[in-house]
Amino acid sequence: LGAVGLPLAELLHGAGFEVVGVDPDRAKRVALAAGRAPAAHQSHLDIEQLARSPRFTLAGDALELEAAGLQLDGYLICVPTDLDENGQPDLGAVRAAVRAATPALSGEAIVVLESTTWPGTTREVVAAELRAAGREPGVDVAVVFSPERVDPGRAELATIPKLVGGLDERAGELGAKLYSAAFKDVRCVRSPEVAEAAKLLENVYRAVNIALINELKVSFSEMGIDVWEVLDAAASKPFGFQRFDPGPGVGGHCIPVDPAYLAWAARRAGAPAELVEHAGRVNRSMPGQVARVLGRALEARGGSIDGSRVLIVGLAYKPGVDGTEHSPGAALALELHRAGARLAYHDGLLARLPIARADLRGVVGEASVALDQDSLAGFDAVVIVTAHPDLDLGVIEREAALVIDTRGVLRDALLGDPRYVSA
Ligand code: SAJ
Repeated sequence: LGAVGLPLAELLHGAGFEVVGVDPDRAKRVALAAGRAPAAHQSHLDIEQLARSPRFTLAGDALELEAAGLQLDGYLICVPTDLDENGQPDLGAVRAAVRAATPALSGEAIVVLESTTWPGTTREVVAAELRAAGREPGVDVAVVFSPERVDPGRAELATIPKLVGGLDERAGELGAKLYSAAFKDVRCVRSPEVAEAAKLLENVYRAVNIALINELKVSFSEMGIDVWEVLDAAASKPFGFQRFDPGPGVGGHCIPVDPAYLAWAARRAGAPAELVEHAGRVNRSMPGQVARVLGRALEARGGSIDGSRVLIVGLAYKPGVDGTEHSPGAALALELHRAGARLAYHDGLLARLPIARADLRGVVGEASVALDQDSLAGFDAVVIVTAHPDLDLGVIEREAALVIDTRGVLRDALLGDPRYVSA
């Protein structure tokens, strides 16, 4: 019931299904039962209606369903597919979800994996786990991959075309029937691998293009060229060019992770996707690049990172979303902390340090600091990492001693001001 599962549950409930939302996070279940959205960027969902509905129930895990004698006709898996400590795909949550559900599946159930993953996962992992539990894909269970296309913070879901890749033709038909009840445009593809690879292409396309402009930002900067002016100029081309903006790195649960899933599968197949691997390295190097620019700016003013007081504006990974997964602001904070900086953060969507970022305890303060003349007077530098729509740029423009801008949001106001550095 995260960024993917909760909107999907709401949509399928709205289409008339009896929906069981399974999530081990008790605090999330308590909020949902009380009709509250667990995350600010999900406030557009009608949680109250779900909470009141007799057709919506919550469970901590699928085993509770079996205990309640519930039989599931459909089981849609929207669990995290992240990287392990070695940067390799971690399908532990997928395996656990399949194992836990099997006893609660009816005699003719459909199991759908929605989590982004390497091509072959549905066939080699999901189907295999079902077989290990005594179910035979294509005989007494239909197995499908249907990638999520949720853009966190964007409301609509039903109008976004939905890919469906069945392990066999019958599964594909069942998957299309299920999703057509709620999605306006369902597209069947020949296999789960095609759907898995399409989703990865969608996100790796973004990761590679963001890495391209990040790499060129550094190159152009050393060439004395302002990447933002180049972008404005190139974006005047009305065809064949899509603008991506340089930044402090990439966050979220997809863009930092999906290239590594594709690269892993390509390498396993003996055809390494080296451009994709390099893009991941470039994006992961950006927080360090920002730290270097800050260090040079402080040294130019007779200071250094060690002992400096730095305010990080924006711990969330992108504007308008209160998520901190793989957040560049967090990576930058950890790097500056190691270099001896004294840090605080301001984030209008994260009043308190999220539990998910306990790794930042003692690195940045427990709470977002106010942005005003007094607070800014206490910092040697302000680093703009994520600029939410309602960020008070004016007070930073007026009061900051040094502004390191990674998003180009104060260029118009401060370009040419000695206090301003584009990073
Ligand atoms: N970013 C840049 N420069 C850009 C665009 C993004 O630095 O030009 C950064 C953002 O600040 C952020 C990261 O990249 O840190 C990822 O941004 P994102 O919007 O691509 O990522 P998500 O995970 O919030 O949403 C994405 C979807 N976003 C869009 O299509 C705009 C899409 O990639 C996927 O449908 C979705 O994740 C998913 O769940 O796969």
